[in-house]
Amino acid sequence: MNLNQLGWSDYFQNAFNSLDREDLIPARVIRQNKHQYVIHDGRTTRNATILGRLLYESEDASALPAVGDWVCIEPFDEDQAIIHEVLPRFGAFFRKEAGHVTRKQVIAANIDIVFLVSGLDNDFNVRRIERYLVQATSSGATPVILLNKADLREDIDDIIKEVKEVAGDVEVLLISAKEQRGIDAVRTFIHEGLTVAFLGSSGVGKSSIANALMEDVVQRIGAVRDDDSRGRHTTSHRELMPLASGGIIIDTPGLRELQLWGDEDDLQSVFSEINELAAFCKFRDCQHESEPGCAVLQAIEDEELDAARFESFKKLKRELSFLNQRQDEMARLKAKKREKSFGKLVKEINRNNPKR
Ligand SMILES: Nc1nc2c(ncn2[C@@H]2O[C@H](COP(=O)(O)OP(=O)(O)OP(=O)(O)O)[C@@H](O)[C@H]2O)c(=O)[nH]1
Ligand SMILES: [Mg+2]
Ligand SMILES: [Zn+2]
Repeated sequence: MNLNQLGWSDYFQNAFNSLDREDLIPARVIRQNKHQYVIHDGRTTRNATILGRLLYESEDASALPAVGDWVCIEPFDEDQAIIHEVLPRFGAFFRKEAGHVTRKQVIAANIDIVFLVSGLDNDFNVRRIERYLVQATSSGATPVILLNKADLREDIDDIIKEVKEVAGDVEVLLISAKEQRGIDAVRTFIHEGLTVAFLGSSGVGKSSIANALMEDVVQRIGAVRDDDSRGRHTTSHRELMPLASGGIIIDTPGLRELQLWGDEDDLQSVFSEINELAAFCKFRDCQHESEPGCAVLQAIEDEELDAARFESFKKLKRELSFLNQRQDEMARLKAKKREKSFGKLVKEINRNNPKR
C-alpha cells in the first residue's frame, strides 16, 4: 500500500507542502468513532486522536476530520498518532444534522464518485433519490444511481423509466448484490486512486454491494425486517476500504433521513426542466402558485410535468430556504455576541486606564 493507492494526489501534496510542517506526515482517515480515529499513512494503520488546539479552534464540527479526510499526523509508538491538521477537502458529502439543530455534518470527505443506493423493495421511493441527488450537487463527487435488489421486482422497466425521469444526466445502474448481477458495471467506475462512497437508507444493500466488489465478506450484513423492508442499521461506522484491484470504497451507515445542507441553487441542475419552464412564466418572480400565465402550472395541466415532482421541488426548496434563514439568524446572533464581548473588553481597558 502506498499513499497514491489511498487516493493521494497533487492536490493534497500541494496543500501539504504549503503547510510547511516537515515534522508531520500525511495519512488518511479510514474510520471514525466520535473523536477516535483510525488512520492509514500508506504503511501502517494507527489509532489517532485530535490535537486539543484543533478540537477547540475549529469553527464547527464539520471542520474536524471525517472519513476520507487527509490529515497531518505526529506518529508515536508503533500504532498511535496525533492529528495536527486537516488538509483542505476538494469536496464532501454533507447533510444537516438530524433534529432541530442547525449544524452541518460530514458524511464522507474527498470522494470522487458517490453511489446513491436504493433497494427495489417496498421501501423504494423516487422522491428520496431526488433528495440525495440534490445533496450530491455540492459534494464534489459524480453521482451514480444504483437500483439494487433487482431480483425482487417484476416491473423493472417501469421503475427504470420512473428513475430516469428524475436522474437527468446521472447514470442509473440496475443491480442485484444477492445474485451478483450488474456488479461489473459498478466496477467500471472504480479506478486506482479514486474514492467511491455508498450512500442510502439502511437495508438498501450498501455493504452487500461493497462486499461483492471486494469478493469476500468484510462488512457485516444484516437481515431486513419483512414488514416494511427497512434495515436494521447494520453498519455502525463509516469506513474506508482499499480494493485489491485498485480504488477505495467508503461504506456508510444507513441514514434514517437525509436533511439537506446547501442552498436553493443546488436544486437547479437536479430540477433543470422546472427552471427551464419558469423562464416562460409571465411574471419574472412567479412562484408558480396560481399566477396567470404560469408556464409551470400549464405544463402540469398538459401533463408534461409530473405534479408529484413539482411538489417535491417545492418541498426541497422550502427546506433549503428555511435552513438558510436559520443560518442567517445564527450568524447574526454570533456577531452580536462578538460585539457584546468586544464592548466589554473596551470598557475594561478604559477602567484600567482611567487617564484615557
Ligand atoms: N433480495 C436481495 N436482498 C439483498 C440484496 N442486496 C442486499 N440484500 C439484503 O438486504 C439486507 C441489507 O443489506 P446490507 O448490505 O446490510 O444493507 P446496508 O445498506 O449496508 O444497511 P445498513 O448498514 O444498515 O445501512 C440483507 O439482508 C441483504 O442480504 C439484493 O440484491 N437482493
Ligand atoms: Mg451496511
Ligand atoms: Zn410560474
